[in-house]
Amino acid sequence: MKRFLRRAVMASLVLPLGLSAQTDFAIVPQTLSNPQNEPREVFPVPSERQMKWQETEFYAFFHYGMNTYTGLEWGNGDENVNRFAPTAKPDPMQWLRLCKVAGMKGGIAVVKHHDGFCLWPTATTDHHCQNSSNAYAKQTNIPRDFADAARALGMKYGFYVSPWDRNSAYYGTDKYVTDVFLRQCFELSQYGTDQFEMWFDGANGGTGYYGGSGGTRSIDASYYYDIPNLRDSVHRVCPDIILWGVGGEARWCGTESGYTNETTWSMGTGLSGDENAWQWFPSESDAKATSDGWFYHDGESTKDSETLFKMYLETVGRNATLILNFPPNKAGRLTDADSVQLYALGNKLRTRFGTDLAPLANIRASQTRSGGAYSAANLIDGDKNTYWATDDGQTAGAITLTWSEPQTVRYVMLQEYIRKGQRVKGFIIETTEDGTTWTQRASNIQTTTIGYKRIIPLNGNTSASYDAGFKVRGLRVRITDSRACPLLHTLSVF
Ligand code: FUL
Repeated sequence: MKRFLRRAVMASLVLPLGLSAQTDFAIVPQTLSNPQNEPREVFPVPSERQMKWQETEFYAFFHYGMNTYTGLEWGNGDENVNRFAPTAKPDPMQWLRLCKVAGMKGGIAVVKHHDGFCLWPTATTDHHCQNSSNAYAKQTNIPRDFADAARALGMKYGFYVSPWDRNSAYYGTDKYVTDVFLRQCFELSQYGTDQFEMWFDGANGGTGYYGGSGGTRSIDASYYYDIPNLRDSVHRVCPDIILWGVGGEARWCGTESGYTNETTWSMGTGLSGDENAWQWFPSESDAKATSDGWFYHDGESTKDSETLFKMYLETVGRNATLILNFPPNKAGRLTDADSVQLYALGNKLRTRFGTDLAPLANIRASQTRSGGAYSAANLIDGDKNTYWATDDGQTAGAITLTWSEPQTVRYVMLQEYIRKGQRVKGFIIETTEDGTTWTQRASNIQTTTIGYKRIIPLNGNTSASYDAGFKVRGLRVRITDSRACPLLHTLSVF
């Protein structure tokens, strides 16, 4: 009885006067623990490593290997190692330096394609570059040189290692997974714990050489590669790695042509994703910058920088990342034609997105969340961790920018604060010349999702977007629908 009394006295000390423990206990701690009125997450949300990966935005793909010398796109696995015969020492520093000029933040090097030929001295098979009789092949170690170059250039890096292996006699058995594939992934993780992505292609289970026995192997990729084990093991060594494709942490938004859908959710599958899916599964778009295959082929040409810019707009500008392939040639270098277009692309990106007009404007929001930290000024402060928000229950709202002098505007870039979930389902962009009449821009474009990043060409044309632009005094973004109160961290106007 005494003990009961003591507890009752204690309770009355911690509860605010007049509140009964039973009815109000749930309310009091909530108020205390959320003094900033921070919006709640709308699930699913990205993991920390998915956030870092998404921020890489635009990076290169380098398909180099046995196919570079055989002219094939899919080697059978029976190629003699001596056919790998570089005419100079492969130079990943040159690959990455050129891609950095074009505004890319990293790259993925193919170090084993479906033919099973490894571009590093692996202990798992004899089918590797240093067993070739070619002097440059003996010096080749792509994962080592690629990782060193990326680190020296301050770029992110990772490797493509094909799960499907048409050379290995063990492919299709458990031994392949434990003694070859998982070991190769582990060997590769030793080339740097700071890798950002490992690329696991979905192609598998067909015909091949398979150590000489040949024939067809069929596997079920959903369990054969022991992905949960691989994911845990790799993450222990390389905490920031995203296992793409078969690895299940980022998705193929699948066209291989450098575009994805205007509506792109970072959950669900396919081009558009699905706003109701339960897993955060963001899009990566893979595309070729050259005319022929993923690997180098004599006589191929490089797409012009205007085409590459359009690919950027239709992927990075639609809430996906872009991994753009440049195939090193037989000397293990990107071609002069690649170099010309990469420089031109870099210039276009810098010119077109170099001067943000939004911070020069007066900015106003239709409504701002109470709590003090969510004003529209957060949209133009250059800080990705501060955002504009509306009150709970408000799934629409507008941001208006006005300039004292007319400005020429061509693109609007929007970014949601996706750490708390992707929310926006519909928005409209309008401009005004006189401050009174508003005209909708890019009405032919589905202005539905935003996500990590959305870039809208105001003339509605991604092919010839850099035109005369619109001379305006004001620009308005009206959010018309959202899964919950919208949270935007950046609004830029170019
Ligand atoms: C595909 C592969 O089969 C191609 O050869 C290439 O590597 C591409 C990026 O992925 O699925």
